[in-house]
Amino acid sequence: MDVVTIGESMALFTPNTEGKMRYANTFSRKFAGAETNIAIGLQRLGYQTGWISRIGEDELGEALLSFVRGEGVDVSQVTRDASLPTGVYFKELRHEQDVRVYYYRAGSAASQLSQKDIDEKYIANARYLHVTGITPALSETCYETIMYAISLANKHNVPVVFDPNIRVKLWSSKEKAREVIKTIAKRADIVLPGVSEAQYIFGDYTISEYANFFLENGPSKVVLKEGSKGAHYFTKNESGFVPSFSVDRVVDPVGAGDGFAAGFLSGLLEGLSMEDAVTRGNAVGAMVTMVNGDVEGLPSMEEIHYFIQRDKE
Ligand code: KDG
Repeated sequence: MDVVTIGESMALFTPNTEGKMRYANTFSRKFAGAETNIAIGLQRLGYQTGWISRIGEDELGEALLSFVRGEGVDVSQVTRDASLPTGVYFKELRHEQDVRVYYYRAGSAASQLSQKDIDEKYIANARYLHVTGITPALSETCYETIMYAISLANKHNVPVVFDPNIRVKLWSSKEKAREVIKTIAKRADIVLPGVSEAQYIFGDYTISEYANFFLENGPSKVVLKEGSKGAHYFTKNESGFVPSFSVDRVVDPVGAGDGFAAGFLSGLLEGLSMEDAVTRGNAVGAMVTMVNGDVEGLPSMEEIHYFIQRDKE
């Protein structure tokens, strides 16, 4: 496995019309979850990924599993739960600057992930372990599961990639979110926060100060993403900024960060420089925003090259 990831995926319902969801009568059913978004993104780029999770033994769970399996992700580590449902979320696209999500996931099968769901060998054999700050916010057992998986990765020298993905609605308090995100970041090798997430965690500082807070505590690579502006990268020896690509029209920004992570990680797997890996991350992130759905816009390698080339012309 090139990348193994752990977390919840859900059935995603999006109104077929823009505007307030209260007026929507018909919805499209899709699937999403930060971790499967990046797993699918990497599969499209030719890498083998595996997903550890729990889903309900229900119709949405059947469809979700077929979908993720159909994208080529290894789902051998997904446990079916006969007593708890697959999570659901709704995405309301009021307009491009106002996208709202509504979760129906409390008590879902994935919220009961536990250490029993983790096979040490599966993690030991991965080239990277990817985790987000979403899973530890779901429940105490989810938090413990993530910490256990990280300790196995650390034990087997598997680099941990951590995307804080702060979802304020899921945390009981800001203090708790900050404490957990900092704890996980210290155990990671690569962290991929947004600049606004770094501000949420540390308060008001400069971008290099945010990078140093991470670099001084463990990680060797930090990318601070600044949305449509671009991304700043830092290691102990180098730093730089790569501007974003221009996008004709942002249709749906949700999933862009996961697209960035997939593109960036594919670059590291290929041995690209930090600058080139960040450029690829920016390209995938931009391409995801042009299509409705978290994963529908994830490109193939050929499409990325075409997109980057077209931007230069
Ligand atoms: O990054 C996109 C995710 O936020 C979306 O797919 C849903 O995983 C999700 C979550 O928990 O918000």
